Amino acid sequence: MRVLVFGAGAVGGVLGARLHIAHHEVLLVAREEAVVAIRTDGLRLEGPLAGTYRIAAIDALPDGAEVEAVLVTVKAPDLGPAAATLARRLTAPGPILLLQNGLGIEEAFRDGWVGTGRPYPAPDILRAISTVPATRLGPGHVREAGRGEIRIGAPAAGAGGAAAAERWRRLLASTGLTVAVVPDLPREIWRKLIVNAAINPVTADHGILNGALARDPWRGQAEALLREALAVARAEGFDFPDDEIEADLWRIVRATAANRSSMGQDLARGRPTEIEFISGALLRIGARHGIAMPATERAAARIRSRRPVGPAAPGAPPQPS
Ligand code: KPL
Repeated sequence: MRVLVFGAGAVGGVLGARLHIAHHEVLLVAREEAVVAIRTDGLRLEGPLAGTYRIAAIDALPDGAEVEAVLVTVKAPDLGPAAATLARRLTAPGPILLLQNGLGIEEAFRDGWVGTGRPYPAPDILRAISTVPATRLGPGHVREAGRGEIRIGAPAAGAGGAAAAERWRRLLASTGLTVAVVPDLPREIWRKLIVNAAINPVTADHGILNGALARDPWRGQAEALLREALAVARAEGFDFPDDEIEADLWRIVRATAANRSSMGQDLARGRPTEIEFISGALLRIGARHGIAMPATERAAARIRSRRPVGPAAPGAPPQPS
């Protein structure tokens, strides 16, 4: 299948390479420096499928590019511009899968798309949650740093999109990853959000790998963030048991111990982070429920103080200039 991977950074690079290895025809859209590196040296992948792979890469999508499926792996703050480009350039994009962390993802993508005046192909746009740990080592050079899985949201009954979900499941499973179509993606989104809210700001702020969270003082900080995120999730009706969500956190920390969190990678590169889609979103919802979140407020403030933060998540207050 001809697959467009829009945003070939860490996650897009790893999944693009896996799709290529599984004999799909992959077109990577990446930043210019990555495109130059991939065209010159190939996409270099470390990890279980280590190798150098010759994959087509471009930094600007041409008009009318013909693809059968689009995997959107840009970071959440870049979703609006990505959606606008896809809406303008692709006449028949096929099923589109959004693979970002946090809340407000579908809204940010939709806003970018409808801003172009093009009709929004709602049933063909699906969301998934990934725990595949991916690190960008340099332009066109990525590492898959452990085991992860992908969960695709099953569309609501009658909304269409079931065929698209199954197509994505087969496509991604053909790469050797564990992939499932799940009936209750919002619950999975919250489960991952709670874990990201605990891991990402602490690892990013202190410049540590995920595995370091198993030790104090970081362990205590991550646990405080986990508890606050869990309180917000429960107020929203996602009643995860304490031991289940703690087990999730430590399982993901162990499985991705050698990985630098995506927020850590963004901060290290001076790129906008997903803080508004993770901790910022939790703080806004927590405030509506009157939940005190001192640890999350501190963590968000520390990340926000390390500009650039990037475009706001839908519903976020304006950022201070
Ligand atoms: O989702 C991740 C991220 O870094 O954003 C984890 C699973 C924590 C892997 O680093």
